[in-house]
Amino acid sequence: MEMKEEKRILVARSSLPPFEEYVEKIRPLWDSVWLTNMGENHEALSRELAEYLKVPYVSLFTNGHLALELCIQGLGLSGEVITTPFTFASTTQAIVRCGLTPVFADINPKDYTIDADRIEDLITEKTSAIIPVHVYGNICDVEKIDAIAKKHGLKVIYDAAHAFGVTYKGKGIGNFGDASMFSFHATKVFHTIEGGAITTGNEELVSLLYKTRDFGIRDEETVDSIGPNAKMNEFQAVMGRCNLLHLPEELKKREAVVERYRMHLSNVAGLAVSEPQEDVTPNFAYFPIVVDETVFGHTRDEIKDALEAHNIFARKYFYPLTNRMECYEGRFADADVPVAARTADRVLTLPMSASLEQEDVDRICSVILSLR
Ligand code: T4K
Repeated sequence: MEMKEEKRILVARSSLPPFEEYVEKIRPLWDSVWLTNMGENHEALSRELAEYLKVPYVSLFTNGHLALELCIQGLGLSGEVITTPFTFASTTQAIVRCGLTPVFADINPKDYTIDADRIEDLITEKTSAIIPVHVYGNICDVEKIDAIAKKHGLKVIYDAAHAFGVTYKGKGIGNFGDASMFSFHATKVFHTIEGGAITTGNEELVSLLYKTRDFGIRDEETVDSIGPNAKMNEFQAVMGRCNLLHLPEELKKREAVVERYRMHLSNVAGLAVSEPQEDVTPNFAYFPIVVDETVFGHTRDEIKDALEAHNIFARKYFYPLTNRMECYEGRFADADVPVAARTADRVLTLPMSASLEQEDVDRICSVILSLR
């Protein structure tokens, strides 16, 4: 008898609004024929997001990565930037592509964000900024980081690619530091297919970003800053406006998935599962586990392989550490980041999306637990 193939489950799966709803909202574009360059939907989405994220300004971009690069450029950073290597390639690539030197700080083993107690030791006369990452939607110690930055006259840009909608003590997470970058990539809690944003309270930065994402053009005859093309188009903006309407359902479904994972995995010896952070409203963006093979009896890679044998594709977000990526070989000073190294070697990000059913989570967990 032929075996039925097990349902394929990937690490992420984009949520889409109902087809008719999207079509209805893009229909007017056939009349206006205004498809990009800060159109009506672009402007409406930035207002709607400012309200949702509880921030003064939202500048939209074609993706999160270019948003980060333009923000680094816009704040005039130079020399060295303190950041962590436990992140997606984008964070470090943005720093390096802007001509700056990343100085890598270690992370803390609790939530995998920058260890704020390690920052001051890394500050030199060349340091201009800190770029910490709210990895998996876990927020950094924003109070400590902002205080250190103030004391030393440094700028702070948070890589909040994963932290859409997260609040700390009731405040939108995009209010901390000088600016924050959010990613609206298709795999995120909220998406515009590709897309991203900078949130800031700095009006000057907002006006500068308005131009630099459009080649630095001020008006038809004046180009007074340097920039690429990083504009979000109307089809992306409409996708965002539709998705924003469905966000409450999206979050509810994700929360149910996280609860189910926690039910199965929270008390398993040798598996560390992220715990809720105090005073934080989470967004259930990712579900990482960190495997201590000496206790669990199997390595992270063995768990990943076992899942793949059942058509389940977890990912090693984030391995390798960005300072170990081939493109940087021999380029930067060796970083003293033992916690980040240990975590990158042991972390596995389990499938996470609003489309996962409870039985899918049960299946994923039973493959993991049956290894013991
Ligand atoms: N900073 C941080 C900390 C980030 O994590 C990211 C992006 C950025 C900055 C930069 O932001 P963006 O410039 O991207 O806005 C994915 C995403 O492409 C990337 O946005 C994200 N981080 C990263 C963590 O994950 P990959 O290379 O792992 O994607 P990929 O193609 O392997 O897709 C993963 C899974 O997602 C697939 O197995 C299935 C699902 N998927 C994927 C696509 C493309 C969908 O369901 N629909 C889709 O359209 O990077």
